[in-house]
Amino acid sequence: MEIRNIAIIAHVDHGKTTLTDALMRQTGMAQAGESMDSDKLELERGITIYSKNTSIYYQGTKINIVDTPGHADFGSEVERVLRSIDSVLLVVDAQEGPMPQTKFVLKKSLDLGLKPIVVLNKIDRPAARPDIVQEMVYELFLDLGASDEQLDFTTIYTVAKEGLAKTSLEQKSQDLTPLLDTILKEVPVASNAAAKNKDLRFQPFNLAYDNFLGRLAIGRIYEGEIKDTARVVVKNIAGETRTGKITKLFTFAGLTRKEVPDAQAGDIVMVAGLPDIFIGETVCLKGEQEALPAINIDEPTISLNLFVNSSPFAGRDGKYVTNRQLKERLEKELEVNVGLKIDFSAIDHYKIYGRGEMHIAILLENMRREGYEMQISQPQVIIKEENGLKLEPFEEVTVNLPEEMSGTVIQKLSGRAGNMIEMKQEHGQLKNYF
Ligand SMILES: Nc1nc2c(ncn2[C@@H]2O[C@H](COP(=O)(O)OP(=O)(O)OP(=O)(O)O)[C@@H](O)[C@H]2O)c(=O)[nH]1
Ligand SMILES: [Mg+2]
Repeated sequence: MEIRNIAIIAHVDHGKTTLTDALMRQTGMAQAGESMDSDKLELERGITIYSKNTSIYYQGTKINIVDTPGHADFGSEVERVLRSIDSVLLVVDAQEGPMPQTKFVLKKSLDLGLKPIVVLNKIDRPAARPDIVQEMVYELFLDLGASDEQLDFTTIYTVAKEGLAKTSLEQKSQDLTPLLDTILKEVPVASNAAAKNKDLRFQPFNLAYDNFLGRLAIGRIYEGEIKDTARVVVKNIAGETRTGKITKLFTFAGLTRKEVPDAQAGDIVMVAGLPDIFIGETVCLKGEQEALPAINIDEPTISLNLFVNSSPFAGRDGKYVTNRQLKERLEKELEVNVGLKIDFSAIDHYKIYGRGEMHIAILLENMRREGYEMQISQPQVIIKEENGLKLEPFEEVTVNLPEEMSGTVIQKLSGRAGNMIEMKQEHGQLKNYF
């Protein structure tokens, strides 16, 4: 069966998950009310925290979809995914227009040579302005140095909430068929006969954990075939090799995973049996095969210390309060939380390094709910030294505002070490970049 691999990317809240859910429903892979956002914290906060895979079938073709998080703290997760797919649906809110994270994920996609399909979503909103937003998206492509081929992108207009898609604003539509047809037309076929006949090369871009199976690797089969009991060679980023044996193999189907005996080049699968597998390594059949290009993982930007609770209220809240219990839990987290680093070397605390406040807050909140009790220090920005220069992570802020407010905003941000880098007049609004 032919396979297409896509990721859905966008700024936070522009409708990626709603669109993925609707695609699953309309292809019979999910029931009404079922969602890709299934984690408790995801449901409560209404945001996606972990990128997730699903597969749908349309006209005899399998479409593997990765739904990604839009929050900037999880941006590195998106980057890893982009390496392993062939095209993206760039979802843009037809009222808000492109936002900072739209720019970030689009830049990454263009740099990788992907040709995006632009999805202008929420055209039902009363203040939606799809024509203007379409132009803004085009300008953004230009600003980011898109090639002529990338600039020739297709635009689809959607109301993800109602499961509607159109190729033009005037078109009448009942469902997402126009989007599905566009995916089949625009996204390159994932593999060819030549790649299928080679020896296996598989590269994970995500990790998962199962209490029975242990660590699971989710990735793309670039060449050859995987069998559920195959003996394999794993090549790490440093070029070292080790051997392993696959014990189980899964493909995705809607919200569930399906055990299969084998899978072929082009597909995105999950494998069990390799307990020390890591993102970006290459799983191959023979030692002499070349490793695939590594996948970079972004460096942490903030850190905080985690202590055993020694306050007068110690032990009132949690079930798990000892050093050893905290350590075990943190070690378990490292199995799947790729952007996270933890330094266990200090005697009285563990130092946690994360991609942002939200990234660490999610971990702490999960631990608290599981019954862990701990004390934490204030987060510190990580300052890195390179060639004698101090490097500090920074954030980019974009403020859309009426002209007369500009002075006040500039003053407030300058007070917080904000540097204005650009000011643009756009559709009657002033756009300031810091
Ligand atoms: N009016 C309108 N609202 C929509 C539409 N699509 C999605 N929404 C709403 O937009 C909000 C965010 O949708 P999500 O699908 O969770 O957005 P997301 O892009 O997955 O967000 P993150 O994963 O957190 O980045 C929800 O409240 C949706 O109901 C649409 O077509 N029209
Ligand atoms: Mg989402």
